[in-house]
Amino acid sequence: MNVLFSPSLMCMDLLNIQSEIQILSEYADEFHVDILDYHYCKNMSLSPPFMEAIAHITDIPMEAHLYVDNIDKELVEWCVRSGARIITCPPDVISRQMYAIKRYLDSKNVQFGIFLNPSDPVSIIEPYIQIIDRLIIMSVDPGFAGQPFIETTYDRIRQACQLRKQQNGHFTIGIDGCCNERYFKELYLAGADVFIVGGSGMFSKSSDTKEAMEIAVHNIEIATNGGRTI
Ligand code: S6P
Ligand code: MG
Repeated sequence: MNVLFSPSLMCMDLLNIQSEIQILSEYADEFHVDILDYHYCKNMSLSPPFMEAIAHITDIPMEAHLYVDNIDKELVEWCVRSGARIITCPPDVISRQMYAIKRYLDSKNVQFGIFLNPSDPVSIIEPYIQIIDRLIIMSVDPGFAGQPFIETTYDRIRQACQLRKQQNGHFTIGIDGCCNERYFKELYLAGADVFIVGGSGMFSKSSDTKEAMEIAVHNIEIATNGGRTI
């Protein structure tokens, strides 16, 4: 595949965590782990202890996606101790400690990223272009599975690619929210590098998770088999 495939674990069958992780580990390049505090947005899902538990049964790198209003050094350290290989944060929440977090994550060999909500201007990333390894562009409002795709996402990806080029950034671009076969090709052509795939792109395809994953992987392969020009 020309993009990374990152299953969104809050959408898996939570009654069967171990078998779900074992099945998804066959094709996943990363696991997307939503950590919500009920304040940043009104939902709760996964957690550092969840990451620590699944790290015993998979080697797939985990991304901790923090929808948390009060991110502090302790939470970042907890995620690292629990096995996160990449941590993505809301830039407004961490702006007063962005460089300290980046230095700490570098020292632990963990990647650092930020995410943009659909209403955030892409220009927010300008001061951080040199220091981020990942930019998540939210294609739905944050916090909930099952929302409709926001079409301005394509332009936002192109804007981010342009800023990255102008300032020699190295970050990869992940898409989170309603990422499914209807949008894969255009997202890829716009410049997306990582597809975070949850309910609509995978788990709703079959009650058998292996079959659902094979359908999602097949759809991603078809949509991304051409070269893109950017
Ligand atoms: C949404 C969350 C996502 C969801 C994903 C669900 O706030 O960050 O990671 O898990 O969007 O997939 P779908 O296809 O139901 O939107
Ligand atoms: Mg997410």
